[in-house]
Amino acid sequence: MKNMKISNTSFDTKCVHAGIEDNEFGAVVPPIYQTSTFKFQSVQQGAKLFAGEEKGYIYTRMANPTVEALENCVAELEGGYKGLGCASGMAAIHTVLATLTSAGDHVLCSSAVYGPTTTLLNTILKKFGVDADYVDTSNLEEVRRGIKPNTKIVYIETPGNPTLYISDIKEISKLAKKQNAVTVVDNTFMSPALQRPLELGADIVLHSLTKFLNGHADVVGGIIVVKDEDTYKNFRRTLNQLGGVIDPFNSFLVHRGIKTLSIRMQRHCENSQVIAEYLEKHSLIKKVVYPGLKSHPQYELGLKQHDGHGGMITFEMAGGFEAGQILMNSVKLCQLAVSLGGVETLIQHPASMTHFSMGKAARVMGGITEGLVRFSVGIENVNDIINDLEQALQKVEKANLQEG
Ligand code: LCS
Repeated sequence: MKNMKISNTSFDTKCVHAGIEDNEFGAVVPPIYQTSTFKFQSVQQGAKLFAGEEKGYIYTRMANPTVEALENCVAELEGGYKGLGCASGMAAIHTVLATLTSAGDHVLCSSAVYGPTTTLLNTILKKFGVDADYVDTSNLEEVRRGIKPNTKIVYIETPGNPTLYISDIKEISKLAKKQNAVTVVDNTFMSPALQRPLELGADIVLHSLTKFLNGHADVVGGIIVVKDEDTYKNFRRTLNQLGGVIDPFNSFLVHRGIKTLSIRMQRHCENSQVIAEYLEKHSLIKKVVYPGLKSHPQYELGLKQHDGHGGMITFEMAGGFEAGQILMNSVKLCQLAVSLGGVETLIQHPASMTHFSMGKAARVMGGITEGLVRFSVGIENVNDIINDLEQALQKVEKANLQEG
């Protein structure tokens, strides 16, 4: 829903005001409607609400004002028609896949995506007769070859989790459209502050709200943003039936977090650039992948496609996984934990953690090596993060010396 008061303002301003309408008492921060159900004025009114003849709230699984405020906010930021708040990023992904596919359909998916996305396709969707293939979507030729007559969805994450390969949203959307397939982009790693897939031709964008949008590592949530009323109604029906909706309190927290999205993303980008350059020069590091490094294989595409290079870095230690283990066990300020996109810096090992469930063969295909370390750079002072990495790298060096 467009908020006319902010329609001509900058993205920074939208982050502060989007989704916030005037409310009963003039509260600057809208109230939390922490209620599961809404009273009808009469049996007749209840019937009208259920029949869709009157606008209003019925039951929080169907709609809730606090949830709707967040949905309108993210839709505004992504340049979409409407949002659908979900219980988690996975609930958002499930809702999209379950709505758009039937038995006999095919999904073409990036080979490097969040592990459980592939597991969902390979187990639950497969059980209902939907097939999935995985290709390196940073290579357009592989996408072209991978789309079949029964492909309903081309599903991409860009940059992909965890390899940070970049896929060309504009070109992939064109290829998908030729076959009447829908392009779905998981925009979790960039957030609308840095990348707006709908503007580039994608049909649907989704997020794990758990990450940069909320930004404070205290909520699990997801959201889908669509471009038109029919798709919205279709998804709303599925979401209401599957039941994976976000609750009012979590919606309030995410909406609050989004007010600082712009400045947080700026700091995530600044810190990451400095850290990626530091790691790239370090003798104990074999390879660093960060979209802001000229060595990134799709550096030029990234410059065109996003407004900043994001807060995620992956790297491989010269000493392989053993060295990575010492590093991850030695950091003090950086925390050893999965998830990402919060204000605090996190470090983790995809092969044994976030991407364990997809299995080694699929990891190899997706370029997720055993030695890969993933870093979610927070908004702390960058010198403190580097000092922490430095002391941990010194421990790696010492261990190598002792072994030698
Ligand atoms: N999409 C991406 C790109 C993700 O990174 C995640 C979670 C999800 C979707 C699912 O969202 P959730 O259901 O957790 O809200 N990624 C995680 C990660 O890399 N570490 O822990 C969770």
